[in-house]
Amino acid sequence: EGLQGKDDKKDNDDGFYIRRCVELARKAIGCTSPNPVVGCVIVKDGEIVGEGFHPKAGQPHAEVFALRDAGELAENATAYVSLEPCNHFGRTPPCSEALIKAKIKKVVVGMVDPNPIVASRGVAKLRDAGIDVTVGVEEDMCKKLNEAWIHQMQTGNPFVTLRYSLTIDGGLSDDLGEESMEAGGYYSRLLQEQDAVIISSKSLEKHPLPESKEPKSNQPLHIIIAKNPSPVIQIPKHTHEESASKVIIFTDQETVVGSEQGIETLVLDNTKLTTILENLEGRGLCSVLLDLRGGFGDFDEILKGVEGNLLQKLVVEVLPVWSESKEDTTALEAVKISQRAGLKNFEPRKEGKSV
Ligand code: AOF
Ligand code: ZN
Repeated sequence: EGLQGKDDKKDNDDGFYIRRCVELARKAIGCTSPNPVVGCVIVKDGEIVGEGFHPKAGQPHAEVFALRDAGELAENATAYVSLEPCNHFGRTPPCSEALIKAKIKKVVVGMVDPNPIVASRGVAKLRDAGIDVTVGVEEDMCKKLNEAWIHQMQTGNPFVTLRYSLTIDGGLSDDLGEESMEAGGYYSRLLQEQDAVIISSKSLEKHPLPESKEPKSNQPLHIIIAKNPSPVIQIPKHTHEESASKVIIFTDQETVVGSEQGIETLVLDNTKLTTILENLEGRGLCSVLLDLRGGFGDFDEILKGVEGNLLQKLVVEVLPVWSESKEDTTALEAVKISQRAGLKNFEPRKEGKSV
């Protein structure tokens, strides 16, 4: 009955169930780092009998929640997972074994796990146990879902995104569209996905600490670049006290006074992106946002020093306003740098009221 839409293809469309896995996984965006977001669905006779997602590092994986949800109905059922089931004892025991124990008959996997300690061993283990395994369904969607985590796993570097706003006439703007910052707005969602956000100390003279307004999210670590700083940088209060992040100040002078608690000050020879990333090693950061709000000045060295593939993504918001200052060349500079860094992942945004 009804039209033959996507929803009617349940019985034979593996993609339908993997897309549901992705939808479930998205519920935990901003909560799982340094782990990926993963969703799992258990299907029997064309019906979903169990669903789950990985909520947080240290907590059980998606498969475990879905199997619990399915209970005895998992026997002879098909398990769909957006990421290959793991086969290692990490913070939690292997999902491959949990699926075998639950007598799952078939497993459909969105993508292979790039984590070297998993890397197809989960699939091999399932096949050894006589389970039919399909790999690579809606693979692009699954990869996009965890692009930062995958990049970090494969390169050892965090996934770095550059963001700035432009005016209609191509000037660099210090503003953000109002809707951008609200829950559901692109800026709020962008921050939700970040482990750390790098801002200029100048932006704090006018703007609050960038915090995601999404209802469920960790707040990013705040990294403040202070070049030739005034003696004291006033750090605005976090509005989300319960999830307040740490603050690190990177400076090339020893004049910064971090008077408040929880503020770490590191004096660096330079603030090139490589130097900054080296000094962030060991903090388990999968994603870092370079936010040009507050001006180009402190970012000059960061962006000039960009080499190789250190920048992965560029997000540009175009505001429906004209430039106020004559600093338009800085925007051109930023665009040039973005191009030089070979940014293929260009996501233009147009927010605010139309003109
Ligand atoms: C899965 N299902 O839901 C997730 C997986 O320290 P652990 O035990 O949490 O293991 C983390 C690693 O397990 C992580 O780096 C990734 O390779 C995999 N994550 N695997 O089967 C899940 N979150
Ligand atoms: Zn697992």
